[in-house]
Amino acid sequence: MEQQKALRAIILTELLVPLVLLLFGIYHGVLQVMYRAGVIRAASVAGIGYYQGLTAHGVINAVVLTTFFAVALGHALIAQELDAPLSIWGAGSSLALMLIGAVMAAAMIFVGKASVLYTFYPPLKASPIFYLGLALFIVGSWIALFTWIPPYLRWRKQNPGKKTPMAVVGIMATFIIWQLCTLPVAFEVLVLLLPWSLGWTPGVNVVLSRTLFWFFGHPLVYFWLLPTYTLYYTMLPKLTGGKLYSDFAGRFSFMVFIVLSSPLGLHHQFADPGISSNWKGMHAVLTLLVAVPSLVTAFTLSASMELGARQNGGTGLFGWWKKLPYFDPDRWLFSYLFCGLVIFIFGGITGIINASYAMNNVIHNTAWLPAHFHLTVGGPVFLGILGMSLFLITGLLNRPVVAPRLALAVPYIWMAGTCLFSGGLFVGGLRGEPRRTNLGLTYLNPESPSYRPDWHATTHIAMIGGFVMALAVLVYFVVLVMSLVSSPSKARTTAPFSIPMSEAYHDERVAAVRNFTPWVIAATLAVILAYYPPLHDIAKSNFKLAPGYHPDSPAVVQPGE
Ligand code: HAS
Repeated sequence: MEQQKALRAIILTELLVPLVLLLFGIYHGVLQVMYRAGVIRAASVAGIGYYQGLTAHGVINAVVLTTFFAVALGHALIAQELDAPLSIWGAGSSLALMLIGAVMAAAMIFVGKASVLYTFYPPLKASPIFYLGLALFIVGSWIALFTWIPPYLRWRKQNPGKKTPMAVVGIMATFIIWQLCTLPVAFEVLVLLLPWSLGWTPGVNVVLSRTLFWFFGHPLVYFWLLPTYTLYYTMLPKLTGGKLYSDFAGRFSFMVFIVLSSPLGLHHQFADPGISSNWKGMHAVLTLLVAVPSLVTAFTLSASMELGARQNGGTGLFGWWKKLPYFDPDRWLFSYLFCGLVIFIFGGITGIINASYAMNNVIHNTAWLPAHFHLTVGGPVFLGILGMSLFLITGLLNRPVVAPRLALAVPYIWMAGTCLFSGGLFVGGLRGEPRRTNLGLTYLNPESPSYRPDWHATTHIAMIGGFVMALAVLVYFVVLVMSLVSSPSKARTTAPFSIPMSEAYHDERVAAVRNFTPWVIAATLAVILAYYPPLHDIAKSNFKLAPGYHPDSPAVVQPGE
């Protein structure tokens, strides 16, 4: 990476562009909590409508930021760990397509022609430019993986019998999942939505589109999560001063994610008509199974942190917790990874509740859902992205992290914010507060006949949580900007920048987890078994095609609108 100046520029662009966009994403997050609490009682603010802002919030934070980060981290890890130059043509064209796609999609959201939320569910209809932008963005991210395959295969050939570095396993697993799950959504976008949006087809099969979306949508959450898991398995043990407790556990978890991430998307559609409850039940069981690699991860990381803490003098059954570097400014990155883990305990537990078919009836489409996902994608994933972006940006530009104490405060402030935010939404969800609803116009408006004063406390607690979360991001940007404008670090002018990697305490040699091929074959079979029957049923059912709608109007969208 040191020799490849062009790659460094590509990685920095992939990290900085979405971070700038994040400011818009967070601004719309703040507006969301104010709409929900009834502090804003309007359909729009500064000319941007409620659903338009919600779409910008979801697309920027959950799609653009996460994908750019995964690609940037992949470039950095593959180049470093395989000690190989990457094709600049490949990495550059990947970046160009992703940028063009993101600009096209964002432009349509900001001119109000794509208020379809991050799930772009039909019959909500967007401009064809939005769908085309999404397609280009995805193709750009595919090219990144294709850029890594040749150096990976070369490395395997030159190092027979050697284990592939853990970071490479983690990032390749992430993109294998991405490759598998983006095929159905590419079909949905290119074959169903784009022709419909162009007016070439009279309507859209909503059940088929939603099923194809969730075929993609659930593995998408593991595509978000696994880059952070890669950091947990490779950097976290080192940051605690110890070693990774079990090398096998890491490889096993990544391989199991490849197989189990995709064949379970129907758990997002338990309440949807048109799909047999048999297939929904089967997907519910598979969803509970995919929690296993996360539980393995919880055990392995706890054991790894214990090793580090004992190395630092920690003793006793629980006394060693005191020896972790929670507030060590030299190891500020630890706090981002650790707070993410703590938050994920609650994100995971609530995920298991969601997956339990019967209990899902209570929480589906309520405020409980955003509470869950702000403890998953908004917890370990977001903090992993913030922490590692700061680490990579300052490292690649040879800048010191200015105010490291402030930097390490960010995840703690964020964690306090998410506790309040998600706490309010969880309780509110159980009391029936809907998600994706401008409550300020109705339930939280005392002048409305549907006013619900009993939702006042929960929505206000969530709003305070939202403000605290925004404060954390502002502090982060202060540190980032101060670091960017500081003078280059003298200490590192001679030593090249590298990402620290942990050694393994138990370095097991298990052949079954050393090759992706059998796991990819198993993943393909699992997907066929889980999706062929429901898709076959949907195809046979001949559902009536739906016309398009805008989110805030019951009138059918007319051609050219
Ligand atoms: Fe989820 C809906 C089920 C994980 C994201 N999920 C969503 C949505 C999003 C999302 C965005 O079954 C909303 C989609 C929409 O817009 O409609 N989810 C699960 C399950 C898991 C899960 C079973 N979700 C995630 C992750 C996400 C994410 C990860 C993003 C990154 N989710 C669902 C279901 C729905 C759903 C249903 C649909 C509901 C509906 O009705 O619409 C599992 O993978 C979770 C397993 C995780 C664990 C936790 C392990 C804990 C660890 C931390 C250890 C801590 C340590 C620190 C070591 C079992 C690894 C110790 C320190 C101390 C101080 C003690």
